[in-house]
Amino acid sequence: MSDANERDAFTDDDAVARVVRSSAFAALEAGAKSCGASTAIGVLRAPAVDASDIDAVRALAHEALHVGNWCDARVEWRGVYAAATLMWVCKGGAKTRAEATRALDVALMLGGPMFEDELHRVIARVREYDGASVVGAPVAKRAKRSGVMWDASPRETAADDTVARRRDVSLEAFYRDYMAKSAASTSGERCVDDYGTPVVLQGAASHWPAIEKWRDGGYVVENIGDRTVPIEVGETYVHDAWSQKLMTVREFIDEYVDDAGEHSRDDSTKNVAYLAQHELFEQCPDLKCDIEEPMYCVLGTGGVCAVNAWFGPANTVSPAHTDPHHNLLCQVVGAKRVRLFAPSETSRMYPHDERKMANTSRVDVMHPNLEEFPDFASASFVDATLFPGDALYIPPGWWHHVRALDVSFSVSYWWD
Ligand SMILES: O=C(O)CCC(=O)C(=O)O
Repeated sequence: MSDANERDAFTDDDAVARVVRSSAFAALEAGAKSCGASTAIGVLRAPAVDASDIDAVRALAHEALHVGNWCDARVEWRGVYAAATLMWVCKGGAKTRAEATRALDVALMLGGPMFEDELHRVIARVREYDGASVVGAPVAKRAKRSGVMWDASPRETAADDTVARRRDVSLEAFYRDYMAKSAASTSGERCVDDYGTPVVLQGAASHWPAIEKWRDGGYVVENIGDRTVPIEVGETYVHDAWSQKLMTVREFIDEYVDDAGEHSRDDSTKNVAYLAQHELFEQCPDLKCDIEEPMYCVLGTGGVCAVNAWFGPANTVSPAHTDPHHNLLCQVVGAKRVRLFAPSETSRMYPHDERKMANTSRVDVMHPNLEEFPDFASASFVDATLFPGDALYIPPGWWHHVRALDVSFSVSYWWD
C-alpha cells in the first residue's frame, strides 16, 4: 500500500466542513482577537486552504501552547490546535495511519474539550481503516503480538499491613465505617481535616473483565498499542532527571514494561517509566468496557471527577502526596504497596513550599533523610498491599506513597 493511498483514505471533506461550521469554531473566532489567533483562524476558514497551510497553523498553535506554563495556556490556542489537526488529517496531511493517529491523540491531549467528539470520530475512522479497501491486500489493523502474561509474583499480604481488608462491604457500612468516620489519627492526634479511614475493599473489582484481560500484554497492544500517551521517565516527578515524553503504548511496553530487565529485578527506580495519572479511558474508549465504576462512588455530592490509569513496570513510585478527592485505587494487574499518613501528620511530611507542589512531601518515604526531616521519624502510618481485584479507599487529604511490586495496572476513581 503506498503512502498516497493511505493518505487519501483519511481525506474527509465533510469532517472539515463540520469543524468550520461548528459552534466551537465560531467561539474560537470570537475569542481569537484577545490572544492574537485571528490570522490563524482566518487561514483555517479560507475556502482554498490546503494541508500545508493548515500545518503551519498547527505549528503556530503548538508554539503558542508551549511558551509558558501549561496552566496559563489559552483555551483559544488549544482549540486552534485541535481544529487545525483535525483539518490537516482530513485534508490528507498525514501520510500514514500511524502519523494520523499520533497527531489526533496529541490533539486530544492538548486541544481541550472543544473538538473532542469530532476528534474521537476521526480517530475511530482512521484506526478502522484497512488498507485492503485500497490495494486489495489486508493489512493487520492493530497487529497482535505474542502476549507476555503479566502475572503478579506469588506473595501474601505483608505481616505489617495495618489497613483493614474487608470483603462485601455494603454502601451503608462503607459510608458509616470508612468514608464518614474520622480515623483516630494514627499518632493519637486529630486535626480538623482528619476524616475518612482507609480500607482495602477486597475483591471490589474482581468481577471486572480487565482482571483477566489486561494481564495479557497482547490484548493491551492489540487494543491500544497504536495510541500515543504521555509517559513519565525517571525516578519520580520530584527528581531532577525526571522527564515526560509521548510514546505509543506499544513502544512503552516494548521499551519499559516487557524489557524492564534489571530494573525490575534489583528494585532500582532509576530508569523506570510510568503511564501515570492519565485519563486513558477518555482517550481510548476501547478499554472502558473492561472496567466498572465502583458503586461506592455514588456516595458524596459531586460524583466522579477523574478516572485515571496507572500502568508501568515493577518499581514505579508515586512519592507521598495528597489529593483533595475521595479515591478508590483499584488494582487490576500485579501488586502494589501503599503507605498512608493521616492529614494530622502533615507537619511531619514536610510538604514542598512551592504552591504547585504543596501537596507533595519532600521526604523520600522509603529512605528518609532524618537529619533534614527529623520530625518524619515520628510520623505514624498504615500500610496496605493491593492485589488484582482490590480497591483501596484513600480519603481526601491522606498522604499516600505508592510502589509497584510487579508490572502493574491500576485504575483510580476520584470523586467528591
Ligand atoms: O498508583 C500510583 O502510583 C499512585 C496512585 C495515586 O496517587 C492516586 O490514585 O491518587
